[in-house]
Amino acid sequence: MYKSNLLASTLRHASVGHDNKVFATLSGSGETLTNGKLWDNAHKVAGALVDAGVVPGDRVAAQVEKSLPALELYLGTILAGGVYLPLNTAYTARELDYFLENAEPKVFVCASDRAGSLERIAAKAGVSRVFTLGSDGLGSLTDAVEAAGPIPRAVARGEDDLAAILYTSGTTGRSKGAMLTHGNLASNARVLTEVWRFTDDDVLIHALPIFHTHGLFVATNVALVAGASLIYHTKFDAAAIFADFARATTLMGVPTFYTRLLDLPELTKEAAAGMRLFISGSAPLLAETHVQWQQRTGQAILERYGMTETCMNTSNPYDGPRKPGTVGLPLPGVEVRIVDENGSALPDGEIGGIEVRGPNVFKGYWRMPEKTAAELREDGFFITGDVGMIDEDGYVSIIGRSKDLIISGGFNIYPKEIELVVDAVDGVKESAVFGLPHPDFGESVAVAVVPEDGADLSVEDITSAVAPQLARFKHPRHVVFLDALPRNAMGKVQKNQLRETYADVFTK
Ligand code: MLC
Ligand code: AMP
Repeated sequence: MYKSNLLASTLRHASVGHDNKVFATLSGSGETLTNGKLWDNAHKVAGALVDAGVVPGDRVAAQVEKSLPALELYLGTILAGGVYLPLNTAYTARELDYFLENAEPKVFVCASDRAGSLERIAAKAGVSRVFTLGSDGLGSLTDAVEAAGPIPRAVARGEDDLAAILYTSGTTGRSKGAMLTHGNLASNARVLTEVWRFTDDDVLIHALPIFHTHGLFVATNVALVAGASLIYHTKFDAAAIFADFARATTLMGVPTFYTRLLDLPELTKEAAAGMRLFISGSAPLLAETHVQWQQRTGQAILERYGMTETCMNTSNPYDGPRKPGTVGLPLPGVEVRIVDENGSALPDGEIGGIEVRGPNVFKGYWRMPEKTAAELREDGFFITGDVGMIDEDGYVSIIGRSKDLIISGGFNIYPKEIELVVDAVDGVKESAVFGLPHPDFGESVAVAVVPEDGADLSVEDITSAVAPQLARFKHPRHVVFLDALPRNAMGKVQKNQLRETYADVFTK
């Protein structure tokens, strides 16, 4: 019996018969990639991966700069039946070491300038093949593609089979690999395409990184499912994105995109008139930004809410009111409930933990059954760690987080991971990392450090110790030295107190 590859066929369907249509135009150079070429190239990449030994379920890890070939690598992995594991380009060798050891990928694809230094780490983790993306360097994927030839047909994969693992940091400082299935990604992309009314007439400005849910599974997958086109920016540049408003129809971004675009005096109703939809997510959009955007462009930003573990959960409606400060209604097929500390459902209007269930919810954490059991209830509801309420119209608002998480410019940062590094610095007794309001990134990282008795520590001692170990976006941007951390009677560090004391460090 012929079985298809669920995700690949979902992403390919709308473009069959439209092979000459441009799928992506590279901002700046104007280079284009047609639908036909994208899928031909993806089949070739799949051929090279199969040739390298990838069998269904094998992980293909990638730490590659945003480019068109990087999209082909993603699709090629799916066609080959592999499990795509994208990694933030900012991760240091130390961080990569953990991901490769934990995920044990068969293949690791990296930038040619890092291949030398990463090969040893990959070998230690048992990776069979290291490729570089592009034609330069030893072990280039392009050469392997030439040698192998395309696979004739996508490897069969069904609803419950893994399509991707995305790492997300955890409260303990150890990242967890969220296992996403073909069914999760395909169903979410189809639902979003429908509720946001994407069609093959759409031109989406794609300026997000493609190693996270937002840029890869929301922006890219939705454009593919709809048969739409992308204007593909390899880096965020407000002026370049604004210039594209004249030829695009939609934009997806984190709130920082919108606050930076608002800084452009030329942002007017006329300039945005050709755009039909502005979508924001990954971090809270201030109601103030929503209102300002509407005043300047005449259009209401549509805010939605998602997570690595669940893809998208809720969205403000396309036609109905887009309520500022809310993340909208549960998506079709997705259930959202608010619970008390015992996990019992609360009535509308009451504040509690947000839990979600549906075809979008992941399968669990890679090789962490205890973590999976702790966050995924037996009845299928996932405990998001977000705190919120549902109003009388069914709109969800996120009011806070029970998890100790900082979201900086849409990137998640768990304090524990930074505290472990700071605590290991010579002369540090203990530390507490906390998030503070930041005008550009929404939140940014601060650290309170308690030196050991007699230790003479400088800010530079802390920042230079952190720099080689953690990705740049996790680095504390404010360091204070204290004699002791504020604690409650139970001995728990009072981060709220630290957040209040230093609230205006980044905004004054
Ligand atoms: C860059 N830097 C950051 C940062 N981004 N620091 C903290 N937080 C960030 N988010 C660092 C750079 O390394 C640089 O360091 C300095 O800040 C200035 O960089 P920049 O050139 O101004 O940054 P830029 O490249 O413009 O990037 C900012 C950004 C980017 C907001 C465009 O961070 C971004 O694309 N964020 C989107 C993240 C995202 O896709 N999240 C989705 C997760 S999925 P130096 O060395 O110069 O000091 C998810 C689920 C869901 O959450 O619901 O979607
Ligand atoms: P991540 O782990 O990177 O997938 O980030 C998921 C988290 O981002 C969620 O649990 C929320 O805390 C937050 N988030 C995503 N979208 C929104 C939004 N629209 N408003 C507020 N927080 C959001």
